[in-house]
Amino acid sequence: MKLLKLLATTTAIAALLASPAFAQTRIALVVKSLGNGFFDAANKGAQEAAAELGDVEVIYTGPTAATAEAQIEVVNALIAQQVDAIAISANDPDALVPVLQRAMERGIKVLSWDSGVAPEGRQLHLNPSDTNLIGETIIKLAADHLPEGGDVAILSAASTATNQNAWIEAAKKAIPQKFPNINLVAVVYGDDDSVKSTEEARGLIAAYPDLDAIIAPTTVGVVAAAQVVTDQNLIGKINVTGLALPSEFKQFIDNGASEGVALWNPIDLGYSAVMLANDLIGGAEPAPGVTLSLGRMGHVTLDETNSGPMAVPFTFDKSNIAEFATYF
Ligand code: RAM
Repeated sequence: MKLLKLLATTTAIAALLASPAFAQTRIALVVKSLGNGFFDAANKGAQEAAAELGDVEVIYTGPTAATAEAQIEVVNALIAQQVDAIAISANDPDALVPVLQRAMERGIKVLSWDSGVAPEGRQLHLNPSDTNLIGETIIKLAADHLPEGGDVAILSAASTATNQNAWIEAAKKAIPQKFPNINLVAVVYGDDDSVKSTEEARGLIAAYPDLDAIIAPTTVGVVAAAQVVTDQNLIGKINVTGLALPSEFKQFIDNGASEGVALWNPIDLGYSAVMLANDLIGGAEPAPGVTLSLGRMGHVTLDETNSGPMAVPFTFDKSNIAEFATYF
């Protein structure tokens, strides 16, 4: 009887220890802001990776507003909790460097993903896709529907967001080389906030009456812009495009506010970020040319800045958005 009791207790303790709350390894997935469907999808993949690895807990966290200051507070709390790794999508490449350096000094592994931190503030960075390819893709999405050329404006996220700024730079380079009849009239910032993005979209339409397309390389901004175009009866006049989550954006392909958008799989991105964090915890030493495992997503080879891309983006239009909307 005693033996049975002891066995039962031991089994119960073992089960407790194996549950995520008692996991040996804790990886924090820090996002630009909570309440963004893109990051919720990334978290799905991150949790999937944790389950696959076993004995890993993924802590999904971030501020309510997409600012670097608020993320610094989040990172400080994670340092106090002595997590094993921090995987961050940063609201600013430089502002987070000191706090992340402090984390690394305490033995915490640090990587950025989606939106990068400057190399001195992290061990490696996972890009969703090739930066130049994304920059070119967002212009092509507009240009494909403007055979005579036309005026386009960009509605971005935070003005300091590393990823959007890199894509906008790449887009600006691609225009004279590949889309010479596309005229970029303005770049404005909606901070990945629906209200601000809506105001900025309205402002663009008021300031540029000949606008042919709004390109929003942010899943939050693109929905806001498409809603404004819909509300102002501008469907057919202004094409809204950029990077969109199919589940949130399908309605605007259906109603014609958009001809098409692009994105990579955010679930795969969150999954890959956790796999890389696990590689670092396991002792991997990132350096240019080193290849690291992304689990079911294959491998990434690091470039001279210890960065690497995950995969190529998909494009979504009337022909396929319904199917993708069921995934993310
Ligand atoms: C928003 C965020 C994120 C970006 C996507 C495309 O959700 O700004 O960082 O990758 O859009």
